[in-house]
Amino acid sequence: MKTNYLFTIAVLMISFQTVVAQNYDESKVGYYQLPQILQTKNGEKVSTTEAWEKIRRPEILKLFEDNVYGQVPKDFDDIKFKVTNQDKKAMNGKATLKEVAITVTRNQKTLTINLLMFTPNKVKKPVPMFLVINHRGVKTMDVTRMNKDGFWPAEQVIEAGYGIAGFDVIDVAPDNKTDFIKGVLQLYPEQLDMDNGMAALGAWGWGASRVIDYFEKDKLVDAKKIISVGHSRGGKASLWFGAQDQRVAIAVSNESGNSGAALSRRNFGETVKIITQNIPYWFCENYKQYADNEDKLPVDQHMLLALMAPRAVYVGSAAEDLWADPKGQYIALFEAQPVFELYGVETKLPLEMPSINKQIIRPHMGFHNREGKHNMTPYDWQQFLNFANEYFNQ
Ligand code: GTR
Repeated sequence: MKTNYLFTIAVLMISFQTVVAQNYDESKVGYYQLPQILQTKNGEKVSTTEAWEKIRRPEILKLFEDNVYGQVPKDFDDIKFKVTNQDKKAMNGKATLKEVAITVTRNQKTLTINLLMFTPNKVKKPVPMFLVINHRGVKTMDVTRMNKDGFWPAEQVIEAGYGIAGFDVIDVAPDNKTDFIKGVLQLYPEQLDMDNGMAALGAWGWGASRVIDYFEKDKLVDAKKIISVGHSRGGKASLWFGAQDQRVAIAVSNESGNSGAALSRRNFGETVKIITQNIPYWFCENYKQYADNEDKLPVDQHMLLALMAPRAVYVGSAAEDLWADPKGQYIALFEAQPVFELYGVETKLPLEMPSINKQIIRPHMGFHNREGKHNMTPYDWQQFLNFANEYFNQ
């Protein structure tokens, strides 16, 4: 009887904690103030693209590096590309398949990323390329096309005249607490001792940069039109990758939520506390100090989206994916606009988040909030294609 009673108390306490830990009630979001995007640390106003590029952009990049995602080291000794498989008549002749081993060496240690890519045969010039930072495994990217997965709908993308590529994040940093160090971090072991050292999300972006190094050498690919794509944790990585590597033309974040496209200060859905407790190895050590302390963060996620300017950024949401806070993602996009405006890009997003299934395409910015749950689907891909068509004038 006594044990039962204690058990009930324990259950009540746990559920109470869950209730107070996260909020899904718009009326309880509360007041928050975002850091000024166009004001330097010294308090000077940024009103030219020059001041943005020379002062404020590097400042913001460094703040994200030091406080959220950690560094992305750029040095290595050698990189080699080896096409391990090629089929010019894949997808019943519609596409060319290539599998490429990308091997990077630093201090006598090596790492290999296994890239998969299809390019459309009907297009007779280098094609724009979707590159997926894929945390759902190679099973979603079947090269035989016997298994088709809506997460990586290669046929749909090829039909639209684009290339599609991807790599499994496991090659670069396995997605778990203990094994994430058994990838590229073995090439940069010193990062593990730093409070702003590289963690899993940064490592995945590092891998994506090595893929672009390869694309720059492949005549089938237009390396000036790389579209980085990630879903959820992959979406967070996609945005940080796009911020780091200015060769990315469009960064797509699908339902990346907290520490991705959603504002951290908006208390709705997942929080910095929950994410740093559950999945600390995605971020640098320093990020933990902002758990329940978001107001002290020197950045918020609208600034991450702004780092794409004057390139393009696309944010996909799902109406039932409240954990990822669709509205917080839209507000972040909205608040990123001043930087695009500096470049004369007239984004002019409406103040209100567009209604469900109503895509909004503006110059250099796009958004949708589809019906349904947390996932990346052919519907989402159609929205990415619509946006890329418009942006590249395909
Ligand atoms: C969850 C995490 C989210 C999101 C998601 C996913 O565990 O809380 O931030 O990234 O995983 O990647 O599917």
